[in-house]
Amino acid sequence: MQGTLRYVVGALAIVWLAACGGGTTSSPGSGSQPSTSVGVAGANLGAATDKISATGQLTFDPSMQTANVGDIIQWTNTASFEHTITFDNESSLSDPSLQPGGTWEVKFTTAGTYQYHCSIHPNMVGTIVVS
Ligand SMILES: [Cu+2]
Repeated sequence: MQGTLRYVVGALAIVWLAACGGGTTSSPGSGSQPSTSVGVAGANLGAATDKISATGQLTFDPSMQTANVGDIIQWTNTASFEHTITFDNESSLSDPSLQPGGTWEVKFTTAGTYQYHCSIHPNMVGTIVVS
């Protein structure tokens, strides 16, 4: 009987240690920032250097934006319906659902020409030239 009790106490101790060791740590918070070799994207990267509107007239304004490496480019959906910011070749920088009034930011860390469009309205296209 004594041996069994000792075993049970020991087993409980192991379970307790495992629970504590693998405990859940609070996540760093909202604002996902997936990164690629060419830049970082997220809903709130910081103060915008360059601003582009995704408009109710189905345009990106301006459709051509020049920027410097390290600039934060911010899109704002000024329409009353959803748009997307979908990069042709950099899917991890894209926002698949930009709601009315919503913003999306990309910080490019590599010079280049980046073309994007709205996947809902394929005629909505834009270009970012980073130097
Ligand atoms: Cu759109």
